[in-house]
Amino acid sequence: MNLKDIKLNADETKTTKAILKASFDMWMDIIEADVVIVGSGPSGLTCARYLAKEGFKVVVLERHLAFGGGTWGGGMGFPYIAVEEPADELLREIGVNLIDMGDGYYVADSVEVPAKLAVAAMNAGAKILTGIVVEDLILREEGVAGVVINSYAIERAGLHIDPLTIRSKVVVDATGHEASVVNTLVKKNKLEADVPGEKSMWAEKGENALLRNTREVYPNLFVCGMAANASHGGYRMGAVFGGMYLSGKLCAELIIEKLKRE
Ligand code: 48F
Repeated sequence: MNLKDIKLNADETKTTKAILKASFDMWMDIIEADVVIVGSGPSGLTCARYLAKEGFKVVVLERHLAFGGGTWGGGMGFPYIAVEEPADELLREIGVNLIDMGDGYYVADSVEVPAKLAVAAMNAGAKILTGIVVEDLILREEGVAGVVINSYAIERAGLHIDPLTIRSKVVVDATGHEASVVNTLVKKNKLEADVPGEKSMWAEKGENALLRNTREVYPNLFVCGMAANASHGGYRMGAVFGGMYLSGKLCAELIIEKLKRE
């Protein structure tokens, strides 16, 4: 077929109706989820993939228009990220090309990695929504019961427009260095907890602490990735990402165990 002979059937009203109807159906479906993951960085996307693979209804909320968090720019703008054994296996599973740098170290393209992490999470069944900011949590007697959300554009414009909500059995703070969900919970509810923030760089200690710090920090609220270290005063590690992927996977395993128990 000659592409120049094709007649495209575009119409403004059809476009508008199609988008509105699909959005409405999608929102009606996700306003009650099993797990809401706040933040679409490497830990959040990995956590989403493993949870969705088990059949849980998973929604990832990202305030920026692009998923991927702090991965895109590699190290100081050089477009590779490092990953150390045994975490390289988690990238191999989703078809990321790794360059062997010897001594148990690999690098991967810093654009390829977030793209493949997001595709893998979506293919497993997770829904990723961008441009949505989590500004608060829903609380009940039993603990956290969902998130309070708004359009990031509305927040950025400083408009006084009330938020909406998504109910969920579990919420994951995967917001990176800010640990913004944990901080909001502690500050708003005047909890006695200390959220020390991250320490300076010490890659080995930071990476290993990440796994110990990946846990349920308040009933139904889990932390993974850099948010886990920021919540517990762990060291930062720079552009080595093995701990992020393993923390996301561990977080998914802890949640699966909890949800299957209940
Ligand atoms: O920072 P980020 O990539 O988190 P991560 O998975 O990975 C950390 C590494 O990228 C890197 C590192 C490796 O050595 O230290 O920094 O722990 O992704 C966090 C995402 O959460 C979003 C934010 O825009 C980013 O994309 N985010 C933060 N707060 C909110 C949020 C919020 N309140 N609502 C929605 N998204």
